[in-house]
Parts: sequence; structure tokens; C-alpha cells
Amino acid sequence: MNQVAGTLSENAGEQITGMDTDELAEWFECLDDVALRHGDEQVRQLLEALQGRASRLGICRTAALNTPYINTITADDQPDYPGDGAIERRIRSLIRWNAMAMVVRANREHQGIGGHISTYASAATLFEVGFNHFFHARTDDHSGDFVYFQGHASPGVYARAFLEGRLSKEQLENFRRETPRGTGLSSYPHPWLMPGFWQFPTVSMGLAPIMAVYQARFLKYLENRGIVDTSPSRVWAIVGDGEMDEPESVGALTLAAREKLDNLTLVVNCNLQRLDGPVRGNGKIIQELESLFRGAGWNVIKVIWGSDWDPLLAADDDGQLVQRMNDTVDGQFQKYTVASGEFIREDFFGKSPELQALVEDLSDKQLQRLNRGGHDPHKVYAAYRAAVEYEDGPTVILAKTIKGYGLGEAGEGRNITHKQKELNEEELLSFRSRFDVPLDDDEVADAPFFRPEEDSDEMKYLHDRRAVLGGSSPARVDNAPSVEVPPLEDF
Ligand SMILES: Cc1ncc(C[n+]2csc(CCOP(=O)(O)OP(=O)(O)O)c2C)c(N)n1
Ligand SMILES: [Mg+2]
Repeated sequence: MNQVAGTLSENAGEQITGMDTDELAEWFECLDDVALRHGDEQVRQLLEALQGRASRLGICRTAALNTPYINTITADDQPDYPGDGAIERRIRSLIRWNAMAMVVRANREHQGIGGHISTYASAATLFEVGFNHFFHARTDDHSGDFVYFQGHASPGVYARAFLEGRLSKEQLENFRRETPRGTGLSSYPHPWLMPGFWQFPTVSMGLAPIMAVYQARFLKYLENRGIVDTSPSRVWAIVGDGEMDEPESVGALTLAAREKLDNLTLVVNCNLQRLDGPVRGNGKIIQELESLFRGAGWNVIKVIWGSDWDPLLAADDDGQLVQRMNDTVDGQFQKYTVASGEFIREDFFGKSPELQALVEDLSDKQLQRLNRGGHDPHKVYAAYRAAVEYEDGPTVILAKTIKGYGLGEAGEGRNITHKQKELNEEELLSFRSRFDVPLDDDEVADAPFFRPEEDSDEMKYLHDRRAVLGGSSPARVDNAPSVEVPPLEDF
């Protein structure tokens, strides 16, 4: 149960015009009592019943589709993290480094060859929690998961495959180059150029979300007709928040809910930015998508705030912090990404003495580093687990991230970050230090690829986790039997 239940009635900051505060407090007490004696589900049903009653009285005819701008899964309801957080961070950091190095090196060699650094920088935790704990490979007794990776985050998938030993340094050097088949790496996911690797083409925005719905539906079809046992399979699609503006992205949402596709999880990487600007500067993309998906009948899980915020939310007795989160628009959150801790203290927390008091023990540096949910493996894991366990239909996870996370001055949260392809020596040094990549100062300027020794803890962990999940992903099995074309005279 939510940690605030049982405390709201004593310190309800809300007021209702014309109703005295004692009467309002009684209402809160009743609600707290239902939560304590019966539980979360009964509270939900009670609220629905009240809403229905109000609607019969001719009041509140529209249902609210938005919840407050906080995580759907509270800190109290979050499961323990099953992995080794420290090793996973080291592996993730190496993948971040190699993904960045691949793009930087390719562009040094051939100016203008392109590629993206910032998208994967925002999506790394969303991908890695999946790789370490969820994305199951196809094996003899598991029909395998189907993962649609956000297309322009491809360098991160290649960098992981490099650590796993599936791709060589030479292949990484050939990223985006016209090379003989099998010796290079295609810019974006596509099985045509890499038939044993990518399962699906995804980068034309909108393809992944709509194809994922049809894929999940087809798996159910095969299962329900007893053709193939696809019951262990799950379809995952990790897509951009700007991508959700494509008509294709939203075209099949109601179909997914109507057919109760509980084998489908859509993860929206909400870094609040698209090609060269904000997705919704003056609004909130996560809230907008929440109402869209909930209206279409999906299970919605918001992953907005990282663990750093848990103690602040727990101390937010009168709801002022949540109110401030609700009132702040995406453009302003982007400003905080690039602003100093001092500015955040004044502008975000400076609205009232109560808010200021919440963060008086935090330094400016800590304020600047308060993490977003999509960069916190614990929060991401909790959401993925809840999505997998949900049996009533498809789930969307709306994860708030920072575009260009870790690039600092070189582009973190800045409008130019989508196109960033080169880092100077100073920027490389600070990236190295931020993620503790074990390279000496004099090695960094060259942006070398880095792979730990095969018997290191990181490599053992990396291989062990994939072994538990049936092997490497993505992997495309190219063994579909060909069908013989009947002779023309048969027609
Ligand atoms: C249909 C289509 N139109 C335009 C593009 C060009 N394009 C590539 S990435 C991008 C912006 C992506 O923004 P978002 O989906 O938010 O992803 P992010 O990089 O921010 O994670 C655009 C417009 C494309 N790939 N596909
Ligand atoms: Mg985006």
C-alpha cells in the first residue's frame, strides 16, 4: 500500500470551497480507513463507485484519465532488485562508452557519416534492464521474445554485442560504411543487411509500435489455434516520445487492448526531446500519453522519478511537492536538466518555505543530480516486472529520461544533442570520468573501444545473465522452410 495512506487525514493541505476543513478531514479519514482495513483494490473500486454515483447525479460525467505526475509504483511496492547493481552499472558504462566511441570514430574517419549518440545515452538503462533480466532468446523450449529496439539507439545494441564477443572491433569500425556483406554494421536495425542479427526494421518512426501490436496479436493467433506454443514469448518495443506523434504509432492501440494482448509491453523513452527541440515544451508528454493509452484501454505505468526522490516524496506531507511536479511543464524540466543546483533550488523548490525545507539538507550538486526514473534500474525493473505480471491486456511504460545523458556540456538535455556526433578531448575525459571507464587520460583522446578481460567479473556476469535468458539477443533465426511454387498449369 502507498506509504502516504494513514497520514493524509491529519495533514490534508487541500481545501474545498465552502466545506470546513474538519468535514474534509473526515472524508480523508474514511478513505484511509478503507485503505488500511481492506486494501488498494477496494480503494480503487470505491473511487469508481463514487465517480459512478456522481455521474448519476449529473456531475463529473467524464472520467479522469490522468494520475498525478509521480511514479505509478510507489517506493513501498517496489520489488527488490534481483541483479548486482554495481556490476551492471560498470557493464552499462562500458556499453555507453563503446556506443559513443563507435559514432565518434566513424565521424572522425569520414566526416558527415552520421549516427546518433544521444538517443542511446537516454535509453541505456531501459535496454540494459531488459538485457539482464527480461529479453529471452529463442531456444529449443522457449519461443523467444520479440524485441523492437528504438532504431537510432542501434549503437548501444552493437556495443553490447561487441562486449558479448558477437561483433568484432573491425565491424564496429565499419559502422555505417558501404562494405561487403557481413563486414559492416547497418545504421539502423534491418534484417536485410544483417540477417542473423536484427529481427525487425524499426527506424522509420512509427513502424515499431504498430508492428509490435500485430506481432503480439499473431503470437496469440498461433497459440489459440494450437499451431505453435508461443505462450512464453513476449513482445517488447522501445520507442521514442517524438515517435509517438506518428499516426502509425497510435493506429493500433485500441486493437491491442480489445484483444487483451497481455504479451505486449511498449516502453516509451520519454526524454522530452525529438530531432531538434522539445516534444511538448509547454505541456507534458507523459501525461498526454497516459490519458491516450488509458483511454484506449491499456495498463499504464509511469516511471518518472528515480530513487533520489523517494525520501522527498515521503516527506511531502502536505502534497506541495507533487503539486509542483504537476504544475511544471516539460520545457521547464528541460531547463532544470541544464541548470545549476542553485537555480533548481530557487526556481523549482523556491515556491514555498515548505518546499525549500524539503531540500535544505541537499547540496547544490545533489539537487542537480536528482535522478529521473528511466535512469534508475530499480524503478525500471519494478515497471518491467509489473508489466510482465499484468494479465488483463497490454502495458505501456512511460519512462522519463534525459537525452544525451552523461554527455554534459557536449549535449546533455540540449536541443542540439540529437545531432551530436563528435566529442572533443575534454568532453571525452569528462564522459570517461562520469562513467568510471578504466582508461588513462592519455588513452582517452583516441576514443578507443574497450573490452574487459574475458575472466573479469563484468564479462562473467554479462555472459551468465544472457545464459540464464537463453543466449544472445537480438538474434534472427533464418531457417523458415521455403515453400515450393506450384507449377503454372495447376492454376
Ligand atoms: C517517419 C520518420 N520521419 C522522420 C524521421 C527522422 N528522425 C529520426 S530520429 C527523429 C526524432 C526522434 O525523436 P524521438 O522519437 O523522441 O527519439 P529520441 O531520439 O528523442 O529518443 C526523427 C524525426 C524518421 N526516422 N522516421
Ligand atoms: Mg525523444
